[in-house]
Amino acid sequence: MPFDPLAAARAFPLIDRGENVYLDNAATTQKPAAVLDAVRRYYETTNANVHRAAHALSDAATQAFESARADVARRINARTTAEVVWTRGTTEGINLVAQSYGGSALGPGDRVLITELEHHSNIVPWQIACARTGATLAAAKVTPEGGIDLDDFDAKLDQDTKIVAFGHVSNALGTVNPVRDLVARARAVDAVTVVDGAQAMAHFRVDVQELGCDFYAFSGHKMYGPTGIGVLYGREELLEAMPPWQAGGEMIEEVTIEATTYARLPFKFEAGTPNIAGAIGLGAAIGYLEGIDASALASHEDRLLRTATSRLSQVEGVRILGTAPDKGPVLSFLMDGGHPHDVGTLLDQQGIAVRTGHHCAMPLMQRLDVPGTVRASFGLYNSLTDVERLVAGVHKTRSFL
Ligand code: 7TS
Repeated sequence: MPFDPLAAARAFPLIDRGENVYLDNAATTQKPAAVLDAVRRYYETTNANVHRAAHALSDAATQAFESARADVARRINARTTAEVVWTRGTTEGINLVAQSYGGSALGPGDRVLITELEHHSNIVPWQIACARTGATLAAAKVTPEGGIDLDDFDAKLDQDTKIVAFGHVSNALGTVNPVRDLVARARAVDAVTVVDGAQAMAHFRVDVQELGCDFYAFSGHKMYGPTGIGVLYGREELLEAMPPWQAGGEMIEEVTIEATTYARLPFKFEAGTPNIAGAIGLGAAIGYLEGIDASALASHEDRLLRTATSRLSQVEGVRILGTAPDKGPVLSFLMDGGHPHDVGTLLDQQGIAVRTGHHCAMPLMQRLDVPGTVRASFGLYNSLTDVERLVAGVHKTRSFL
């Protein structure tokens, strides 16, 4: 059965109000009632701190919290819940790996390889880790279509490369990278792989064992879950060997003034009271996504992307950036005679919400030699009517410019 975006839209209170066309899903997605209800129900019926108290409420909170972790493990096909570390989001997950794994594994002469496609959160943590350890940072070039230049990737992937970090789906151009292939190349030089999955989780099934990566980071809020919660998946043997990064309660086993032993995984990496409601909300978002036929959803979103791409490329003066064959539902473009910010403002005045600017990918913008782009990014509740409104909005904007 084809996916029905209008039925889906009714499950999202903010979308259902129908005032605007929301095309900024790569920044954050809206939340279905199932997620909002789960968060509210948790606070109304189950709120207590987890993993500590002797009372029934705390047991119930702990159970709900850990059951959400099991939902994540199942969704990404982690081997055990020990491999699922709660974070604030993708950014925190990558920082955790850069500081803990990078801090201990890197040294002078070592190399970290990233790509020019990355979001700043997959660049800056590596710059800092390299500066602290004496390692160097290299970035594989992008092709004119917006893919990773594999020849350049191979040329920069040498025996000194200890960590290779890249995105699954580009937030700025939508490019879907060949993760399995990149992982295999990295493995051939014994480098550890870190995948930024922020833009993948809402659109297709991710199986970390099939991808073969060592780490995979993502954010709840980009997959219909709450803000402030995310996940770092890590292979157990790597996480086991890594030093803790933040320290305090929850992450310890025994503390004396002289020394501390650390909690078992995944708690070793979860200092302090976690975002319990956020984790439960993310569990509910996964439940919501599991109720949707993944291939019907993928063809729906692909249809939105293809229709928007072909309709907008017919508008005079519109230039589309990012033409890789495999793309997520992200469409970046420029309009002759209009700075992206002005185009964004004119679209907003017509009730169409897009993002403009560098999309936290300034090196990519420099490589493409553009000041930024206008970006429409689709979610499951968007319909072809939304695409038509975008196209009409672009036509009207053109007449203003
Ligand atoms: N990596 C990618 C590929 C992203 O798209 C983003 C957020 C992040 C990392 C960081 O995620 P966070 O949840 O930790 O903030 N991207 C965007 C965007 O495209 N517009 O706003 C945020």
